[in-house]
Amino acid sequence: MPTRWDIAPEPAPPPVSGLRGEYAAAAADYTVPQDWERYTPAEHDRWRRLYARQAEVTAAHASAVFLHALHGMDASGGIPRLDAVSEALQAATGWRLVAVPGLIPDGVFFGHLAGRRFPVTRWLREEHELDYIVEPDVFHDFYGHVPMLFEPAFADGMQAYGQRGLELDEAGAKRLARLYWYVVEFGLERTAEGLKAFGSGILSSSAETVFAVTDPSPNRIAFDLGRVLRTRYRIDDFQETYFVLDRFEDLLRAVERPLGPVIDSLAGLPDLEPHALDPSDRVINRGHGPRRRPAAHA
Ligand code: HBI
Ligand code: FE
Repeated sequence: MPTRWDIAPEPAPPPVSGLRGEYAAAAADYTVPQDWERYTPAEHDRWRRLYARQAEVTAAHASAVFLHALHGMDASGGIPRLDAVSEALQAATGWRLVAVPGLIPDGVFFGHLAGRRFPVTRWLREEHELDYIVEPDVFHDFYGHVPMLFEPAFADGMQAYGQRGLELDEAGAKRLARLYWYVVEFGLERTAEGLKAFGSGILSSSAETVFAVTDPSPNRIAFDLGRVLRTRYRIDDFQETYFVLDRFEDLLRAVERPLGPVIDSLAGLPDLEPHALDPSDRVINRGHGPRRRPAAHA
């Protein structure tokens, strides 16, 4: 079915004004060369410090599959070469990494995921942004997202997510973005060792890694597709609700078929606020209430 996403975007213009990153040099699909040689010694050093701090908190709180893949890549020594990691990733799950200037339009992003290409922002955050950054940078995109792409069921779910996005109109895509937010960025997994984090927005933030898994203030609710598609999210603070998957296949199951019927079934239902509980929720932890701290998406 043709959609508006089939129209190739013009190269060059940034998708949203005010983003950093060199969009003028981007191809029509918003990819750029990584230009790995351009990273400075100071940037590699900043990466090593970010990585070391994050490795410590994720060791305690991240999903086993995330940690296994992270250790397999050994990107602790500096900003990695995306081409080299792509070779290993392609062998594992058929995905590749492509460099982009930063956030790209939804349709282009969906197209890359549907083609098993994960867009990784090229630039690294500045020294004063180690704890807080609004836009995704190479540390968030790489450390947060790439390990999970080695997990076959999750990798298939990400491709299917992109395919579903390409089929939806703008209103549908806005709902679908909530699934990405609450599962891909902020998802938790229920394991025999307790709750573990696999969401990239959690795992690339040292403070939110501890908060998401251990703090009593947020709600933790069993994953349900329709519930997530109704739930607004906040981009400027820790999440007030986290959704918990029993297994990574749950993401794939959620997006393996076109979402039109699910979205239609939500037509009469109101959106839910980020902190709200619904009578139908399978609540794992009822949050004690708001604890507001600046937290980074990245
Ligand atoms: N672009 N580079 C980049 N990274 C993202 O995570 C991203 C994006 N564009 C759109 C987008 N995410 C989301 O809005 C979608 O998943 C819906
Ligand atoms: Fe992200």
